[in-house]
Amino acid sequence: MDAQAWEKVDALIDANQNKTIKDYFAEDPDRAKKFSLEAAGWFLDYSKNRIDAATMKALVKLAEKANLKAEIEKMFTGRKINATEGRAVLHTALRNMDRNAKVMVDGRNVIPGVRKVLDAMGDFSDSVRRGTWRGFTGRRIKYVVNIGIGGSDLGPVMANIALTPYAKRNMKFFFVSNVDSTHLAETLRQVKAAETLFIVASKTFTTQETMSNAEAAKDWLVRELGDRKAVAKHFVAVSTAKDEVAAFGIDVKNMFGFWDWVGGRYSLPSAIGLSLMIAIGRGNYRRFLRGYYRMDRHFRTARLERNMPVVMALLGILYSNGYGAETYCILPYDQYLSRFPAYCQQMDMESNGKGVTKDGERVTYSTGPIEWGEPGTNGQHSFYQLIHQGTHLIPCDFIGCSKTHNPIGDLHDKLMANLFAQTEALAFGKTADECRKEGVPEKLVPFKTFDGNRPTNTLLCDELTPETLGSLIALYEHKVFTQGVIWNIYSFDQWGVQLGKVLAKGVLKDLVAKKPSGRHDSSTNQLIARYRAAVGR
Ligand code: G6Q
Repeated sequence: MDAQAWEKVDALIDANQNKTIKDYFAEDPDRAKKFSLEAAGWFLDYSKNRIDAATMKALVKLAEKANLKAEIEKMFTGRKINATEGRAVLHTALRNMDRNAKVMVDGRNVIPGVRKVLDAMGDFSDSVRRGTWRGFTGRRIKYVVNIGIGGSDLGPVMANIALTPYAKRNMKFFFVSNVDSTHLAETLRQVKAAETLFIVASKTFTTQETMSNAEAAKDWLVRELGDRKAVAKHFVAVSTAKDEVAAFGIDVKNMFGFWDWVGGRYSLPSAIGLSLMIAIGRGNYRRFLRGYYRMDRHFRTARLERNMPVVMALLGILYSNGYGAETYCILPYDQYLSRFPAYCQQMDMESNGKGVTKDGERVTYSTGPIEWGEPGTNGQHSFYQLIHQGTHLIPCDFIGCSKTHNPIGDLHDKLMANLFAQTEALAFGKTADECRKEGVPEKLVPFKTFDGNRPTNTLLCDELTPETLGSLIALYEHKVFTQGVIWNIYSFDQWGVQLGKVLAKGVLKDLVAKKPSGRHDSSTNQLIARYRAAVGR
């Protein structure tokens, strides 16, 4: 992060330390309008933040100093910005709707390949939805089970829930990720083999959890239908690894490919979205991609100070680096977005949970925040207490949709009233005097006082549709990208997940061996011994 540019931001934080969000609003009746912007179907009100025009300007400078515009171009044009893995980062090519688009990687335009896979996915999902693709015994497919984990699971799960109103209601979708056998077992109890399609979704096709679950599902299917040949009609693959797919026993004709320039946590708009396409149909899926594309274009072309992902990224940096905020909360006031916080959690924490700069030096400032969240209003009756009156500063994004897909009485008005009221309460709080005026007994005043000055963003769309969901995801993707650029870290690798994976292999050997090696530390050896004793080894 550019030290000089940061100093300027820091100096402004110091100069304004006695000013609250309330003061800012009192000073300027036009504040809400000034600190709001619109893009790709979303309205962002960021006025309830600890900012003024000068702070925003200084923050934008930080982005300029990091050459953000040039870095954005590098990403969109296929430069190998994932340097530790030597890969381009081109999830934006997956949803590029420009008819004449050309995106070159290693001298080849990747767009025709993207469109070819999309067409193949479209044909396949049409055939499953229309019942022309049948199971081995001739039954229509009613159940789709996506087997994948991490980036090959969280996106499909999140989007499947989010777009339920657009989904084929006479089909059921399941997502098995955990290597805990309970996950698969409980899913298999709810489906009928003859009517089930398994999508094995794995970029590498070597991931322990996914391959173990896929093998177990295959054994179950063969047992249930009594013929190995049944696999061809009940298993398809989404992967970059043709040989592994063939070795598993899936005909590569039924494999939907993608490329090493699509990172797992950014892969939802690739073939990894196959289960979603089957659920909502190819037309809606196209709208979903269009939403992404609209936000992509905005991100690539809008001025930094009017650029929604950039503004959100800068605000995040203000609180992480300027106010020591360690966590960041995403609060969708929409039940359909119930898994959106979990989805963003991976996207953000795996991308920017890095402690080393691009030059291999330890960073001297904090990077990616701890991200969490739950849908409102539920959270209000649980953890909001800490956000309102606790000792931690927790910036929050409130996300809402003006129209509901399910109007029942005044429930939606109540939902939205709660959303707006929470941002009001967090920003403006309640003073001791206000409490007294309400007749609060003196000894209770300290407990009933709210400091306020707690920052929030509010994101509103008219309605949650495939298009607005796509643009919402792209908004957060680009926010994370922008922060990574400013922090000068590599956002697109994930070496931090490797060590545990490797060690698990060694531990597994010791769990099942005749005699454990005893070569771990005393705690791990003890745990292994206890487990072995409990299961009778
Ligand atoms: C995401 C990560 C990770 C990955 C899973 C599944 O960016 O790389 O979450 O998606 O480990 O990997 P496979 O798709 O290769 O099974």
